[in-house]
Amino acid sequence: MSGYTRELKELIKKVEATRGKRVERARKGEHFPALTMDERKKWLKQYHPDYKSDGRRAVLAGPNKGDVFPEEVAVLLESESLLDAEGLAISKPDYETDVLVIGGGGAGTSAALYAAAEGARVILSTKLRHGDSNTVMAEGGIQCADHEGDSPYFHYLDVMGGGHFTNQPDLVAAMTNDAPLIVSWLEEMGLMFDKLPAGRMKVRHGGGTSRKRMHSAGDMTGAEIMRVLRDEAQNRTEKIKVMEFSPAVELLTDKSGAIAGAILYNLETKEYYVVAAKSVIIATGGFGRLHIQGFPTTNHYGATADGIVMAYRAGVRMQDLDSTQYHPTGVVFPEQNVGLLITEKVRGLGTQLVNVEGEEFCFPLEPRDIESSCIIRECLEIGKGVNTPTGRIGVWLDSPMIDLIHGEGTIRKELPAKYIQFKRYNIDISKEPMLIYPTLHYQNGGLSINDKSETSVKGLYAAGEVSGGVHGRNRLMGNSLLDILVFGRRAGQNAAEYSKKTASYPAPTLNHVKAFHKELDKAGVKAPVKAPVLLPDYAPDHVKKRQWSQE
Ligand code: MEZ
Repeated sequence: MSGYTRELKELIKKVEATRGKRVERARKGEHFPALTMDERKKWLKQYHPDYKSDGRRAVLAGPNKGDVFPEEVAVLLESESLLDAEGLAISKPDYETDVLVIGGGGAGTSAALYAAAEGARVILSTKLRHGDSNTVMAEGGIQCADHEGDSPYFHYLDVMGGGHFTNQPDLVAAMTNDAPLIVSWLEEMGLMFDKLPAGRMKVRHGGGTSRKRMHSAGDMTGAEIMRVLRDEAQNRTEKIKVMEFSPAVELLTDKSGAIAGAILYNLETKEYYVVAAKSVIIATGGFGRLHIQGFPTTNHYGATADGIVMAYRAGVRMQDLDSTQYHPTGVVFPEQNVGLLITEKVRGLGTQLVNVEGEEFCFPLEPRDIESSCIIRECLEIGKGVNTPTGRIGVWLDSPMIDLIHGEGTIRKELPAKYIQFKRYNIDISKEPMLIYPTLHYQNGGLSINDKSETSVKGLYAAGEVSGGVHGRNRLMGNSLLDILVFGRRAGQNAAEYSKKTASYPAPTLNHVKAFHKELDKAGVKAPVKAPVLLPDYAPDHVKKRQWSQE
């Protein structure tokens, strides 16, 4: 028995009616025409949520004063500390370390490994468990130009084109040139890449790629990367101390404004810890749990922009932080899975998007911002979306095409996690299509860095989704898993190097926080919220009324 309702099953018949012809065309390599450059611009402007002026405003204080951000981000940039910066005396530190890494996902863990390899003593603090991060949520693959007919040069051009040439070129060059080194490092650590029978890596297309360069581990590539990184860190306890459930809540600076460490907060015991560090790497990931413009998200529970908040107060400018990635294919049915990612690999394997009439309406491998705009247009303007029983809207992702094109059993082999995820609700995605709509997936911008992963604050580095510039205003699939490791490595190595040159621990202060609070006051920011928020607040009002006051 199918998990779809009677009404949805009736609509699926329209998809089935056109499938045979569509598969035939796909087998011949024919596809729905891609949009022209002019159409792309028009579609983005009219349908992409980033281009709406509602729900956005200029911030009044800090390094990006006057720049426009989504309201949810602006509020956090103008927030005040959780700490009483005036009253808190920073006494003897509880811990001292060469390098403090804040964030336990792929970027933070690779940074810790590379810093330790340079001889540094490392503390890695993580808000939840080691590995709870957007890294494990990334499914479809990691890009690397390592096959004949491809090169980092073509990879570079694709990344720049995907980002509408708004990317920071030195960062793109770093990422695309380092990719082969990173993939070979992962393989040495035992990552189980998908391979052809003769042992070569399997590679596929992603949206906006001119060559097949997506390397995968089924549809759990991020989880597999995190597995080997975490194992490796656990094998180095003499150099890397991992502190779980201990998010950083504020950076510490010395009297010159250079980095001096951070204050951690133990979520279980509610204690604060002062960590004196010669250098600090921020790798706290993205902001999906801010639910910008009310979108559901693919992000993990802790994705609340903490690193952005702390670094902004310390004086780091944000780049492209007003730009948000909506992944084209988030689940809209069943309701329990709303917002969850359906990997782009599904489209890389030949699946098409079809509307309520069973008609194709866009090229399935447009860059993500374009693809999302096409789906939003089809549903909200053309009126050919599919309504779900809970009042959502979406289009079909015709997954049964995969087995018809590549042979029976391909879905179960290439997409085991998706298969199980839907099977739980009695939907067999090798026989029935999936209902999807764009979902908030990625923070395109963040802390401004250079190709050494340095920020403008001496001794402070950043890597991964928390940083900006690599992807410009739109990221292509598989470049996030690459970015976290390329810049994690660079941050780790450079922070270790910096620490070696720093003879003693700088005396830690909260001077930058006090100065920022004064600036907020002067700018007339009324009743700023307290941040980092650490965890999203999903309690409805009637529940909030019954909660203990935090004041
Ligand atoms: O890079 C990503 O965001 C990714 C691999 C996601 C996916 O579609 O699988």
